[in-house]
Amino acid sequence: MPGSSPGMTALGNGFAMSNLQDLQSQILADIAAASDEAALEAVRVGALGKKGSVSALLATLGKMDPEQRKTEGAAINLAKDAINAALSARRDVLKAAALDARLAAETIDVTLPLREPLAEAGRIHPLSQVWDEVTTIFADMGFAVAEGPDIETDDYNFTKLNFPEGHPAREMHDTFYFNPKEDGSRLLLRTHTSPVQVRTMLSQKPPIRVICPGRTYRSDSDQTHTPMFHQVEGLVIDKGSRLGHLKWILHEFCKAFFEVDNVNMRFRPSFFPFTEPSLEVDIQCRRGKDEIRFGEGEDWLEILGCGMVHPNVLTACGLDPDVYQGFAWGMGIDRIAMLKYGMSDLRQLFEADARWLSHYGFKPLDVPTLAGGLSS
Ligand code: 2NL
Repeated sequence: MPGSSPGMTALGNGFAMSNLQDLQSQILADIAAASDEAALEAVRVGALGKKGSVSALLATLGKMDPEQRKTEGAAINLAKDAINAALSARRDVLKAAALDARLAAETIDVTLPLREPLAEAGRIHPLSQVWDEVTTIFADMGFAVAEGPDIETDDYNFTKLNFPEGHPAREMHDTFYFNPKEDGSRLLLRTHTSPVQVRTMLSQKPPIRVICPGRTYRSDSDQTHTPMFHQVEGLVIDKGSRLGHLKWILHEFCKAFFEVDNVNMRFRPSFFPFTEPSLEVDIQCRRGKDEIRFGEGEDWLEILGCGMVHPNVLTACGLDPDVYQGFAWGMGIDRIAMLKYGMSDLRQLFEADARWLSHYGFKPLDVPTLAGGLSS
């Protein structure tokens, strides 16, 4: 018959039954060879799609006589069913394989340590943390923060603070002096932050409420002393300022700083050239083997010095002691940081040891606030 290949069983429409079987085997082989779902879909479209090879055969049925249409239609539909069944089986296999591959590729080891988010990497040094805690507490009480230079004159560091020339207290400060200038005067590294308060009194009118945190220097080095250390001093000057105000402020500070509802405080008489009377303040605590608790216990721990500003200091700073009175206090930031966060050696604070910092440091987003908790 014209148009049909040799060896075919000729049917009325020129279509060969063996051709259908060949086509079916070819499609089934293509299905078996499809290596992923996209390839399988291409085989399906090539066979059963609108222009597919099997669909083309179905389209020929219309031109057949009814008898022929019956047999050939049934044969084609059988082939179509077989192809559909093979497609569906192969799709299941490929789907399962794709899932297995994805599960294998996306495996996570849940025992690995969490990687820290970038925003939380690094640590805030305990001194910076305590500095922020202290300024937050006093800012809440209405204090301004004042800063001044680390290099000072003898006048601001000593003379205006009622240290007379040749007074032994000058020697007690183990001062770092610069070489003398031609006029014989010597600059120095401030031994306390008091010169910042002197500058404040000279430049502002009372009422004054400031705290002065900063670096200070003394030539001293052992387990409890470093040549550079940090202090925060406070100063209040007004017409009616008195010791009771100072005690209330310090009590409020200690409760907030040590994060307890109450602390017992002890005020002992002491001596500083720049205050009269002068007092040293202890807080009650319990010292255990590895910890210290505030607000309970029978031990006392010294945390700061304070007093009423000496009239000579007020006069030297341009204030009339018959009109104004003031009180002041000073404490070591390094020392209270060690107390609060349980460090044993002051020198560790300055060793820049990354392991030490990752243990004692604070997360950068844990900014101290009175409402949110200072050190939570
Ligand atoms: C301490 C004691 C203190 C002051 C600092 C001060 C400043 C001026 C006038 C009067 Cl301008 N006083 N500061 C007062 C008493 C004590 O520090 O042991 N600090 C670590």
